[in-house]
Amino acid sequence: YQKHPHRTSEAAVQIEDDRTGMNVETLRRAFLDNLYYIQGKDLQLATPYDLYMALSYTVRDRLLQRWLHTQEVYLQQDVRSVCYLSAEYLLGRQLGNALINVGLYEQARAFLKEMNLDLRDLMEQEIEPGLGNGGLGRLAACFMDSLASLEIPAIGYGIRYEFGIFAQSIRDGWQVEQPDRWLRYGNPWEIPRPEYLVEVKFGGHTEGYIDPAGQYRVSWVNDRSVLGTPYDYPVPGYRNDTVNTLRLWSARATEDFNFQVFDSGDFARAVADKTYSENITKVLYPNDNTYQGRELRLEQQYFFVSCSLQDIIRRYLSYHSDFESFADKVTLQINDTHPSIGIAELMRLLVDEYLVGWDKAWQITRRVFAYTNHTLLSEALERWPVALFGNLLPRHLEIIYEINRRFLDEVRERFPEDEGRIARLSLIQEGSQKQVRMANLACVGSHAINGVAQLHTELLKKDVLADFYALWPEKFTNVTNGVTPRRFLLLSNPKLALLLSERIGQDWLKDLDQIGRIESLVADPAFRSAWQQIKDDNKRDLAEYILQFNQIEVDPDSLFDIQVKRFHEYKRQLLLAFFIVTLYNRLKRQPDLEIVPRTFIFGGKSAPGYAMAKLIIKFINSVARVVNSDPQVSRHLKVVFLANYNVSLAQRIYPACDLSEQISTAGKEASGTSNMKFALNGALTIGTLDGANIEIREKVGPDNFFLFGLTAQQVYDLKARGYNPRDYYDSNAELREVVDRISAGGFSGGDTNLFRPLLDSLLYRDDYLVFADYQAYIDCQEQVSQAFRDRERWLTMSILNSARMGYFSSDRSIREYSRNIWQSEPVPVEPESPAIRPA
Ligand code: GL4
Repeated sequence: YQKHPHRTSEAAVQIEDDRTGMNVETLRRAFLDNLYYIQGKDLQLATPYDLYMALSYTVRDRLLQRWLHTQEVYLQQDVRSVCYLSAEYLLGRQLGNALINVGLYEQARAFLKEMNLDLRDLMEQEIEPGLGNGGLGRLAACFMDSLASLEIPAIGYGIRYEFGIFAQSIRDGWQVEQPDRWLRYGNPWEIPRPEYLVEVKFGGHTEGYIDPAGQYRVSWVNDRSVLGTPYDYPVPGYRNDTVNTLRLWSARATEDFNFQVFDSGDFARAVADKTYSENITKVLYPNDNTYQGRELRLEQQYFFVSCSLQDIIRRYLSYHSDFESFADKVTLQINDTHPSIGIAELMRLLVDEYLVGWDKAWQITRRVFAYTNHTLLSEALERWPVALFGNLLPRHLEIIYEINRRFLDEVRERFPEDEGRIARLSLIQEGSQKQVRMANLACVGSHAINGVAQLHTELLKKDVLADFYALWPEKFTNVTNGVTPRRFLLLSNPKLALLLSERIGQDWLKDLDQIGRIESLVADPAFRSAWQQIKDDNKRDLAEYILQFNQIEVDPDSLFDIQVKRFHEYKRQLLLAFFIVTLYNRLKRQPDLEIVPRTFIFGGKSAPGYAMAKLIIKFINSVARVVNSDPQVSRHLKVVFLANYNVSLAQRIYPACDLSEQISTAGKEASGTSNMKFALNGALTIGTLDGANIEIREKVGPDNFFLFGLTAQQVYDLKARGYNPRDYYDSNAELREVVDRISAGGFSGGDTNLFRPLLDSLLYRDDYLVFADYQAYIDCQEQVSQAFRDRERWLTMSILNSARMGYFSSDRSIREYSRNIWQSEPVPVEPESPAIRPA
């Protein structure tokens, strides 16, 4: 109310109307109105989904006013804006977030309660937009939230996939994928903007010509094109008047029918052609940290990047008559290499379409682009076969060759006769199948290159991008990832959020460093018992969920030991599974053994084509079956696999965790972000010196972090010496017992073949050093058990973890990007003046 004086009842101008009013009574009226006139229901007939929709429209109305006003302010002030290009946005549910950010959560809860309705039940109705795979897509969503919360003019560009990340179910222990028809029941959170339609060309060939001024130019004669329609999503800042935009593109056929074909009688083909174009934005590729060199994927990338750049240029030219200040008004961040074709596309637009000279165009391009690398895994480096690339984007291939020619000339001048270096830096990988290296294009075409955690950035400089670092050390910078405390504390852990706010006020929501102030309460008995109570409540809630969805009864008092993330060998879910089998073996050997009771919880999806990851899921479910059904063992241990891990489920899981598993092979996880969300919610971490774990450990203190395993350097050295996993098997009796039990069919009903590929990969390669880290991990887990026995000590560590996580807010990350890469400033949006409101 403070921020909206004209909306209070005392204000001189009374505008407490049903579309904008913020008080409980107005909201109630608006809600019933929307239920009736949009859903066509009254309270008697309404389904829970109708109620969700009615409330969503009520909130949306309030966002729209701020949204339009924000955009108007941006336009009037001709602001510098951040354009974030990302193939993925893993947004999570919108309703709760919108209510919180716009400041209506309590009011909504209140009026619904009067009607005997529960806000949380309504929120549960929403199907989340799963337009991303994992950490990379979720990071983009956190960044959008922080940009708006920090009042930075920004627009996110991406793809409106008709099918998001597949829904996972578990059948007989195996992952089964179902299409995610998330738009099935409509979507109140998007506004189609068909008036900003753009055309995107594909295929064909190029032709040279001499323009009237005698200048040689090139034109691209495409053989097909597709239309892009933007769908806008409001991105409200936390408790301010900023509402930024996320603009997602959807592909449409250029003409409803191809009349030529239609006239010749082939109706079916005409319709099929149309469907073909619309395929571009049909489905999200479900790979995380690996790429699939499919033509459709390149089409998706080019499609959304071209739409976005055309849109950016259109908006810019509505206020400017040339490109002189383009780089002052626009900065483009590319989220991994997925949008890196944008570098060639901006060159094409400037040089071919707007007739800007090459040198000038290149200067602009390099000034506007900045590139974030998100992975060190070589299988994730995008490379497109030149032939495929040239067929789809013939003009871009020419432009890339020209960029490369000029670039390599420069390199030759600085490093004469260093052909090895030239070959490594080239945008084209030579060989039997020539390829375009997108990471090289991104490095050459950007003024800034960043990794997402300190170690990651160091490894980029030393290894993956070493040649570029040698060339341009000044381009490299680190921006450690962060997470939004609004969604991942306030929304997902309301009880803990309330405790914090009662004790230290609400500033932590805008300035997470303030959470450090609870450190002075760590010895306060009332605070401690409230903290413990909340963790217990959250664990009980998750136990209920587990009972409902997995029909497994777990002990809320046991240690909740959780690993949730995409399945990948480098993340080493197998290491945790081996620990569980180790405990199982010990209990079978010695039934009266006193161990700390634990509930192991796994969740995560495997790429549908990643056979080994799918087998690991099957293995974990098989271990779960054996452990849970053994009366002797299941007194102490339970193993749970929660199906269809997504943002909504994550929000339930983080608050209920005691121990967060962050156990990737050192040097493989670029950052990780669930590590941050768990610790923020008071979980302790068991982890390797990998990604952001290192910085988390520094901040929370080594005494409050369970560290184990080889360092990145040791991993490197061990592999260089020649790593033989067999040695560990031979010399470690407990490890051998684990392997032998699996091998003998102990978790596969006697079938000795089922898990053979898994064991063979460990015994003969073990690329991710599961065996090498096994003993250190088991020992470290023993320390965890000791610590958990001392509940007071554990409680202190839990509080200190949350208290010291202030640094890992995505607000801090965004401030760093703004200062060090974007040079962008906040532009506060004042509440709209009553005078300029429509009557
Ligand atoms: C990832 C990294 O694997 C992950 O460590 C990081 O936290 C995330 C965001 O920077 O990006 N890279 C890819 S690819 N998927 C990811 O989740």
